[in-house]
Amino acid sequence: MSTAVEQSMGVERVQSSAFKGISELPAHFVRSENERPENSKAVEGIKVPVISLCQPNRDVLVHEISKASSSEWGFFAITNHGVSQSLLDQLRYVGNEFFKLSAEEKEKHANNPSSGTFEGYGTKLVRNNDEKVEWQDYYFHLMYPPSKVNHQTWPKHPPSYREVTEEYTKEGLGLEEKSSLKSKLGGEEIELELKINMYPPCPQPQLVLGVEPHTDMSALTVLVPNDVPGLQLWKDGNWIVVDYLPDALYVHIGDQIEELGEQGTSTYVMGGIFDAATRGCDWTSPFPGERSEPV
Ligand SMILES: O=C(O)CCC(=O)C(=O)O
Repeated sequence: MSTAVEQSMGVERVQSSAFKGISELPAHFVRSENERPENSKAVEGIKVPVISLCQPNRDVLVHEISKASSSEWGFFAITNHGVSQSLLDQLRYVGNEFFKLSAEEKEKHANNPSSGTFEGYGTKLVRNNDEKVEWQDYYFHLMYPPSKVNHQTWPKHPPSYREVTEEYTKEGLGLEEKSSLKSKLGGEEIELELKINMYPPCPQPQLVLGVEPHTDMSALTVLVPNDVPGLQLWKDGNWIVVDYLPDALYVHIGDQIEELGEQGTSTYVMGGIFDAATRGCDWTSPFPGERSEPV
């Protein structure tokens, strides 16, 4: 049963469905035969490029990044990125704490995309042609630039949410004044969003998708994963499982950069659900800012 708040919003959160103790999923989550993870087994054992940003030779580093950013991959993991483990742990902590709140508390932050309010707590109501719903709830808000950030739309709990998220924006994603990432992606025009995807445990993970196959409309997206494998990447005609590397961040080249490449092909990813018992949150930060020159 959905809560009164959910009923008044006309939406049942996936977290509520998950915790009802159901053993069989409602039909709106169950994918058509050809979309189901049980029928489109992703290939395991293919490693996405892993790039250490500590590489002392800058030319080698630039070469590795441009090769991994090309249409061959369009996706890579970065290690030794300078974002401390402690900051990433705090980011994971504050996000998870929000999703542990009661339904009533979370609904106080609900967004309302149908009336143009995209920031806040939400569940994807835009259904595809088959009218299927993704197995995830999310929190979405703008992180940058400060002039466009409305902290009223950020979680109020835990109290450290704002401080940790601002620290991640500044230190982690390198948006301090002289950042080359910032200047290459549009300088003061850059916008940065944060989406926390919460994937609740699922009674029939073989039948659902956490995030449908998609490309990102951004210039690039930085993903902070949780330790449950779920992310898949379309490569050479197959979905491949992206391995979890404890200290890595993942970079997904978005449409804005991909379309400048020779072949202009976009890299597709999706979030599958493999684990019936545990699933956590992933944090994606797309940079949809305008891109002015090669990164
Ligand atoms: O959470 C994931 O593993 C993927 C998320 C993603 O691709 C998205 O939200 O656009």
